[in-house]
Amino acid sequence: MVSIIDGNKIAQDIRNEVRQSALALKEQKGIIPGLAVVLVGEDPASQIYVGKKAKACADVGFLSREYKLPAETDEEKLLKIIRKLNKDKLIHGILVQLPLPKHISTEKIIAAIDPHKDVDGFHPYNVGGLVTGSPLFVPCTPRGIMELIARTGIDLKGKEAVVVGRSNIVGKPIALLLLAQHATVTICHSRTKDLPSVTRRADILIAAVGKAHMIKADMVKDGAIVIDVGVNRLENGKLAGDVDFDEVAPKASYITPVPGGVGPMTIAMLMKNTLDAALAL
Ligand code: L34
Repeated sequence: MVSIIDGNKIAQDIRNEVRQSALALKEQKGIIPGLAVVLVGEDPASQIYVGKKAKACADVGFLSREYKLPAETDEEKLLKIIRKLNKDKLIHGILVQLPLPKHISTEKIIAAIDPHKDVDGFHPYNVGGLVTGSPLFVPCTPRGIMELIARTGIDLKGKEAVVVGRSNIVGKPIALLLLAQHATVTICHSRTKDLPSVTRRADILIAAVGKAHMIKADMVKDGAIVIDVGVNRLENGKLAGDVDFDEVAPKASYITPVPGGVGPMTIAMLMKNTLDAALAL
């Protein structure tokens, strides 16, 4: 029988733990963790995610500040805000919601964030740390996925892990984290030849492509753990994962739903990273 991993429940458990630790930090050192979230433009999905981040901060007792800037904001203006936040003693974490408008260099903006406040783990310093095994921060979505896998109780050592998707936010970092846990890792992408033959090898299959329902039953090994990172909005307004859940679930040992799987874990891990940033002081 397949187990459906309840990301909402696990995320709430983690947020409860973070709330406790934040309370202790306030009582012992008088420090309240602070997160600044910067959103440029009006992308509807980004607005939903940013709203959830602010709400989560309130839930765990953090200070949160939102910077909502018009789509035409120029790079220099954004850099100025980041430099100010780097120096702001009340702010421990800085997050610039992606994607940014095309006229702004994402690379330049991320590089401007103080690596000690880089709670997304996107700064080259932290990416390098992830490669060699000791980053200050691990990106939120991959960190959330590792937490979900850990809670299945499955030891990754020697297992075949297949990641579909090679983004900087999910595909590449999750591959490195699985590797650090001694899995044999394969990364697939749009140019991979005969994708089903590769994904069928997976004991752990991570789908992070952004294409609704692309992972079908014939691409999944019996008893696999299937983690669905996709958040695709369909024309009818509903959310769909990258995995065809109805087809794939009967074959899997564990599977994450969309919504209610990886998404809420991203937010919970952002709270954890921000707490870690404040604890590091
Ligand atoms: N800088 N940009 C930066 N950091 C991030 O970590 C993100 N990401 C991704 C997009 N851009 C980013 C997010 O926050 C994706 N992402 C994210 C966050 C939350 C959820 C999904 C993606 C989420 O809460 N998903 C819910 C459904 C939400 C809905 O109704 O739309 C879920 O249950 O999956």
